[in-house]
Amino acid sequence: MLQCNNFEVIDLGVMVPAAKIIETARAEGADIIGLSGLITPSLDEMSFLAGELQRQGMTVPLLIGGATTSRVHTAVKIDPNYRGGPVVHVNDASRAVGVASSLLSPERREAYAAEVRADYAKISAAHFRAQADKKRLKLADARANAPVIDFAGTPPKKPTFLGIRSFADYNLAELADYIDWTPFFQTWELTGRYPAILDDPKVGEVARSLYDDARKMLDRIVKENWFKAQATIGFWPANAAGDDIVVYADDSRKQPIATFHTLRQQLEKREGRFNSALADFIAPASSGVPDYIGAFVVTAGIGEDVIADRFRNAHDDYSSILCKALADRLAEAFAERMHARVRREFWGYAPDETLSPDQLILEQYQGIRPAPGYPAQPDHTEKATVFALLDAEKTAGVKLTESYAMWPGSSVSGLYFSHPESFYFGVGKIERDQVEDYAARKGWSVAEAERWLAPVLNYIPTQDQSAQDRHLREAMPTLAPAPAAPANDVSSHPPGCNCAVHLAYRKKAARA
Ligand code: B12
Repeated sequence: MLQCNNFEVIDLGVMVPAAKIIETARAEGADIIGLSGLITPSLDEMSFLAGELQRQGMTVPLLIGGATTSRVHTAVKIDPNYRGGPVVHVNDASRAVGVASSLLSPERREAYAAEVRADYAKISAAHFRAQADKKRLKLADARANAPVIDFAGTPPKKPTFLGIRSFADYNLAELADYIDWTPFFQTWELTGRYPAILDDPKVGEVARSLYDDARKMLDRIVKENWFKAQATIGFWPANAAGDDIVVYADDSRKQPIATFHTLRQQLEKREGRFNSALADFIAPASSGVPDYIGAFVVTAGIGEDVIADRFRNAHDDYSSILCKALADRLAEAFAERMHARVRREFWGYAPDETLSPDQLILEQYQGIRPAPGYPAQPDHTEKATVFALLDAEKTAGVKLTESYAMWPGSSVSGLYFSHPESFYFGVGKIERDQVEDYAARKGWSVAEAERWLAPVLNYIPTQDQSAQDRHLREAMPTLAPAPAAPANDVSSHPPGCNCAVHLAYRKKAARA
């Protein structure tokens, strides 16, 4: 979008360290830095980069976009870290041109930046206020309201093999039939369900032309083997232990080899509704029922960047984006296809299943395949356990980065649960008691747990409260008399502190 409007864009690619972004911005004399984030750990990277810009005394404007970003996150976590330059969240690429033009205009820049900052101060204050209002169940009470499954009455089936199995060079033609096209159109900002979107009075014509191009490229991808698709799946004996799932080396269940940690819904539920955690779908050790769990990593992206770069170097950005979008669709199709084969053949708990690709998209199958990072398990770090069990780097050629993104980008990983009563759900926001409990189970400090679980916390961690107080002090100097340090320094105050300094700031935040 920016390029089409005569901005020169230097694209550093994906998973680029903050140091390289800053170094390139300096070397090239960039007027603006733009960051895009797909999964929540990248949000943390963005906050870190903002802090680095501040530390290095830079003033270059920072634009934030991508699937998991939001105005609230930008206001609460990124903007306070970078006081030197304006930070602007752009949730729609078509807005980027207007925003960039305002930020680069000598006449408009100051006023625009001040307006955005004031707006973020308000959003941030409202967010902190709202957080304090919403109460959740105590973890013990949520656990007491867990779904109860009769595992003895519906004993889990043993998979046809235990351990791992890899699939190299999987047939792309087979995967093409399992593509869910609806998200493909979303990538191009075209809203509507496939195939109805093709006849939509507003976007139908564009959608048809895009779909036509995509089908042609897909044919070439399949015929000429542009990408390599690989997968590794595995099954192990497992039993639940509280909200954790213990994975055993073999059926003797004597040697634990890994633990999956799960999070429980804490929202108060209506009568007859449960507070679920993924561990509820595996038989507890105390039931004496032998159960199993599966895990998978699939990729359709081996070679995707080479082809996409080839188009880009030929200045054909359209084909470059098209090709990446198709690699993503193939990865998702691969996850779907592999799950179907798991149910019918490899685990074999639904051998007679005859669902069409469309029914699969509607998730009308038995069992679930939740992925770390999805709403049922918002903790991305659980991917490390999946990768270790599957030896995925070696067996599937997929790497896990420090911030738990997968490389190649067109990859999906997750767990398999077989029980007919397992279902997809969202953990939602959780309270400090669960974070403390989870931290202890993971062997983390509470601060570490708060960092990884930041998007689902239903309270303000101490470190954020301190940053918020500093932020408000700066954003509203006339309202907030600067407290004399160190007596009024709130950074070491306990969570939920109600001292005079905190109360004064909260009151001002409420007024704002
Ligand atoms: C496509 C997709 C994928 C693809 C592609 C991934 C890739 N290589 O990019 C595949 C299928 C491979 C995939 C995999 C995964 N995904 Co995914 N995926 C999506 C999906 C459906 C769409 C994202 C997308 O591309 N949208 C289209 C683009 C164009 O929109 P956009 O990113 O919002 O960007 C727009 C604006 O934000 C703006 N913008 C974006 N960047 C920038 C930058 C600047 C500077 C500016 C100005 C503007 C701007 O412009 C764009 C156009 O308007 C989302 C759900 C959703 N509906 O958002 C989940 C989603 C992002 N995925 C998710 C997850 C968890 C994963 C996995 C971790 C799952 C797993 N365990 O395997 C993996 C991770 C993959 C990896 N490599 O690490 C979660 C993330 C949740 C979270 N809290 O972290 C989401 C939100 C799904 C969900 N509901 O839970 N995913």
